[in-house]
Amino acid sequence: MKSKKNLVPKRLLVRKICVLGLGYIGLPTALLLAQKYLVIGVDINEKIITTLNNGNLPFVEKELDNLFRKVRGNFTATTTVKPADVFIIAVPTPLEESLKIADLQYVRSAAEMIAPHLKRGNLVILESTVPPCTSENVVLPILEKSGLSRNEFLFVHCPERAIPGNTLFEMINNDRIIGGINEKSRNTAKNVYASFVKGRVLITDTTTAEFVKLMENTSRDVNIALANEFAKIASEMRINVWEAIDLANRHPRVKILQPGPGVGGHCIAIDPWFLTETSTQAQMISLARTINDSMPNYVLSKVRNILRGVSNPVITLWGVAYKKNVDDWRATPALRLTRLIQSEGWDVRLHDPFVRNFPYTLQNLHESVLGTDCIIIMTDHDIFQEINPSELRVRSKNIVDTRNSLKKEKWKNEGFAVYTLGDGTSFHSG
Ligand code: SAJ
Repeated sequence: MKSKKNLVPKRLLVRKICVLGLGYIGLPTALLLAQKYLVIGVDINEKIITTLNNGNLPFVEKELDNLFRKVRGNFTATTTVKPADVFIIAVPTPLEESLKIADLQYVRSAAEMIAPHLKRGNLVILESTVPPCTSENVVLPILEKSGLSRNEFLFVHCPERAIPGNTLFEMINNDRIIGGINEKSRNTAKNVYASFVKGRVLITDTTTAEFVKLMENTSRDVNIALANEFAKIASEMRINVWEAIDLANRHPRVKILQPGPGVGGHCIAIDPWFLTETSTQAQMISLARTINDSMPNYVLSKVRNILRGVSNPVITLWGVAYKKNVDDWRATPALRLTRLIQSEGWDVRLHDPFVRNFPYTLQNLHESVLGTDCIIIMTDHDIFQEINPSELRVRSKNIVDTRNSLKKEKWKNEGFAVYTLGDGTSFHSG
């Protein structure tokens, strides 16, 4: 009877890699791997597959188009999983909003799609962010439907850590964490990532790797919540929080993040809930979520103040992407603010130079401000710095800067009242 150790071939010769999920993480990962391997990119969204097979990219990300052109010969896009030596799961894990728990349907179906193709010694890599123990309790049992036990194939969780807007650079240079079910899995995965990763590769088990990923994003969310709370307190005390944060961050052990109109994106605004769902101890984490989700209401309370006495006010939001210079609007605070403004019965106009397919109509810059009473900067895209205030045909010259991003004098010189979140002078909520 073969011992467990010999159930997996000595060395996995990797030629073909199948990446499931061609979104903001899966596609750059697939293209980086295609520099060395034959890569089959799989996505259930036919529009993404058609776009890629027509030689175009489904979203904007720095340098990605150059890499795509360089590795096209090694990369094919399809809607169906094909046999491979390595399978990478990089599908979204959205939040089940009503229960505030991870929605693992895409991870489950990806594992279901791999199982029929899984061969002895193949490696499966889970990159999607998941609650702790998901690999052990959810993914591995599905992969074992292949008829192979988890001793007969390899498995790791390698959480992605790259920041949208600088994804390729961080995928190559950031340290990587590989949480594997055994040494062979960890070493085989290490060799695969070594094809493009220059950062250190750190080894652990699957559950610790799952937990670490959530700690990273949760620590950022909690720190942003603290910055937002400082902004609210500073406003009450007529203190400029931006100046105060600058000064406090001169302390060698202090790094306060930036306040703003809320936290968006598919990660920081979501992942902390993957910890609260599995624990009874998560007080600060839930509170931080509440504080960050309250920022659009805080901004609205200020706008109400500014527009007191204005009948049928018109409001304009500039920037609906969840952060600057990206086209991603998932969980953006601009969505919440738009709905809040509409529930006031006010007219709201939206403009964003990067975003497509937003649930509300996006107008071009000048249309968006025609007859408006208040412009709100929600996302501080760099391109907004080039706007000439004198060209804007507004009804009332009010601009609210939730990101402390504007050159104030330029706007004040054109007669605009500039209100900056947290500046201690202009931004006082009702
Ligand atoms: N934000 C603030 N104040 C700040 C920093 C950010 O209000 O000081 C807001 C942003 O405007 C945005 C949100 O927080 O709405 C998140 O933006 P981000 O740039 O902080 O992060 P993401 O979501 O783009 O990327 C994060 C990164 N995680 C960490 O930095 C710990 C990235 O490394 C992860 O790979 C990514 O989540 C992910 O996919 O998990």
